[in-house]
Amino acid sequence: MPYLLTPENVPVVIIPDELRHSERVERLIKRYNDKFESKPMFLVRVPGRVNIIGEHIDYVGYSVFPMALKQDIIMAVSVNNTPNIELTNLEANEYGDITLDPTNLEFVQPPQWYHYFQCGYRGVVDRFCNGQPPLGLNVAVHGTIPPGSGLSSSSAMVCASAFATIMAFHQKTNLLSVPINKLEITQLCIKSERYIGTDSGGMDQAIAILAQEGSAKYIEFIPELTAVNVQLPTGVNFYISHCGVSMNKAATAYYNTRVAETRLAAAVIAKKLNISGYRLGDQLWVVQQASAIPLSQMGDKLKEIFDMNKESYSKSDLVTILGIDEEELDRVFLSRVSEPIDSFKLYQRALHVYEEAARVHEYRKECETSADTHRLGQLMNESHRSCRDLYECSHPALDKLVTHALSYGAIGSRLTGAGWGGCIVSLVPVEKSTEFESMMSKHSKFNCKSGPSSGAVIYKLF
Ligand code: ADP
Ligand code: NG1
Repeated sequence: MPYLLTPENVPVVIIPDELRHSERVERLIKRYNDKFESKPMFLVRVPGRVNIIGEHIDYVGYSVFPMALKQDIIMAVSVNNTPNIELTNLEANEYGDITLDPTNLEFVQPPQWYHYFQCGYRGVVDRFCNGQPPLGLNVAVHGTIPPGSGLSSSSAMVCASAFATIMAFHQKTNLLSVPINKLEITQLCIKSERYIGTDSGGMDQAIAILAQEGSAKYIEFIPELTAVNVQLPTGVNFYISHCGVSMNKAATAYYNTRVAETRLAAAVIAKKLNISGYRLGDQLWVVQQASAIPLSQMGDKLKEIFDMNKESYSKSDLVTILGIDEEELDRVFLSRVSEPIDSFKLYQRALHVYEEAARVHEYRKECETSADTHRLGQLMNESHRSCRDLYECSHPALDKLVTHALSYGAIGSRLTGAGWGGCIVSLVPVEKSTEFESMMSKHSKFNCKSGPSSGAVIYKLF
């Protein structure tokens, strides 16, 4: 059916023979057959991603610059004619089999692997299938994205489960009509992943679904979600290297604390600049746009707004500045932060956001014009320093790996993804790549070259 292959829709294609008979897919289907004593109808593939530049600015409204990876999550799926969701995973030691009751999907801490499946399932059911009887399905999962490493294995899980659920509903009821519009399903997946408890932006789901082989994407969220292909420069390779420390962000308060700090910073800016139309909880993007101050001048403006003698603000400082009571402060800004906190670094977080947003614009422009790889490298290095010093989302092991990468020939190197552990991404001239790879493999158990891969695909197995 040709309409399934239009660029606006998630491709639904007959599985190519080569993939069907690959060792990995055969193993996954065998697991499915052994566990469920039946055959899967569909295979879903969703890639991980590496963010080249633009860290912790998607949930603030600014554009980011990721590319999809070869590493992915695949799921073999079919309806099972029971009221239950049955999940099995090829990595049984890490991710044990589970039976879920779709009428009672709970999200409790700490997050378990199947909670990420529940996110996508619940998102689809809430949106499209309310009032219909629960859908039972069998799913076998396998992933090659190192988890908790800033390469977005969680979003690949969530997006794959959303596709699995949509296709299963379609198979069962024929009420959901294929095609699946990419932008619509991306928005759904962005919202769904928040069930896990993280107030994430939309970068990961967007690149996982919208990516096109051979191009990085410049992704904008405002005024609406758009993703533009950008060619990466020639003569260089991008390497991803793991620092050895993993971090499950939904199990800690780090990420949501940063989200809260950016929103508190926006509230203080709005108050001091007397921004009309600002609503409590709005993003840093909103106040910058409303103030009409260019990104390049925001750094100076922040120095006037924030008290430069203060490293951090307390709740009582903020209650006074914002003219709200503590109950409102907690409700609007802190309800999703799982630990008590009374020290907020607002100037530092806002400065990172505005400068990082400007770096993303420049990076894209540089790729599209002169593609000066030294400037690209500088931007990546500046980004890492800002993540480390202003946003404080690095880790000593990441900093050390970045230092190694630069000493082995990278022009630029930075942490990628949420941080606090996980991976770095390095820009390496082709002529230095062989040596870089061999030296970095001494410091990193996961070290690979990566070019831009394609986005999510659904394969029909019959
Ligand atoms: P990331 O930066 O990779 O998105 P997160 O900590 O947000 O890291 O999410 C990682 C979680 O996603 C894992 O702890 C696990 O629950 C889930 N996950 C990742 N890969 C798989 C997989 N192959 N199978 C099952 N669950 C997975
Ligand atoms: P990872 O690297 O997957 O933990 C997270 C967020 C992104 C973005 C980056 C930081 C999720 C699903 N993703 O990515 O939206 O904010 O951190 O740039 O939480």
